[in-house]
Amino acid sequence: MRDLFEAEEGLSLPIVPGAVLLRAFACDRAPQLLGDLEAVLASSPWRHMTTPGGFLMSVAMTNCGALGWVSDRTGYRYDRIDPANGEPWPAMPESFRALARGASAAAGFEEFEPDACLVNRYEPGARLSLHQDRDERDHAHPIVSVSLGLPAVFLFGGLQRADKSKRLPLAHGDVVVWGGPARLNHHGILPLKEGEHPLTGRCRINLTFRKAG
Ligand code: MD6
Ligand code: FE
Repeated sequence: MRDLFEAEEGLSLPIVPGAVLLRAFACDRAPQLLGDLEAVLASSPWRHMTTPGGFLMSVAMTNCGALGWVSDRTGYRYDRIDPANGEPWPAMPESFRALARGASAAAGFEEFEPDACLVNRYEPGARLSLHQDRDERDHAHPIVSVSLGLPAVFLFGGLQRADKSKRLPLAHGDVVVWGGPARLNHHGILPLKEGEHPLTGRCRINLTFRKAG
């Protein structure tokens, strides 16, 4: 077993069994992705959702695809309707779907069919505390997570919340594919540092693709 190898698309680094970092995988496609994101935002703009505990999240979010992830006072769920406008979420751009499928295949998960893309925007100071992704119906499917813009530190823990976390720096264009034995590991994002990126300005944008339904 090598722990470092050249995949067809670039450098591929195992994080833990089931989770792999495809360094710079999305760099070439980033301008197209960010352009297509503008069309999504025209229908479903950024919003800060409320946690079930009543706190406003520091990360701004939106969704595209058939299902969107929603948090409010009643809990977390996937919903076909954007609660901000009562309409279905915008369709997933073809550039998004192609990237998610290419990355999952490069990581060894064939035929990934994402039906949900949660889009996160971090401004300096925004963070995401340790959590598990468990609102999807079938945890057999992987998650593909794309980092754009400012860098961030990804915290990667274990199955128990108290397990020790690894710290993984994520840069513009990095893609994490995550499934199998790592699917329910805890993870989070440390408070974003101040900075300016030529493509996104003063923020980091994260696209997370799932098969939720
Ligand atoms: C983020 N990501 O990178 C937050 N979840 O901004 C996540 O919460 C995440 O990157 C599941 C799988 C991959 C992820
Ligand atoms: Fe997550």
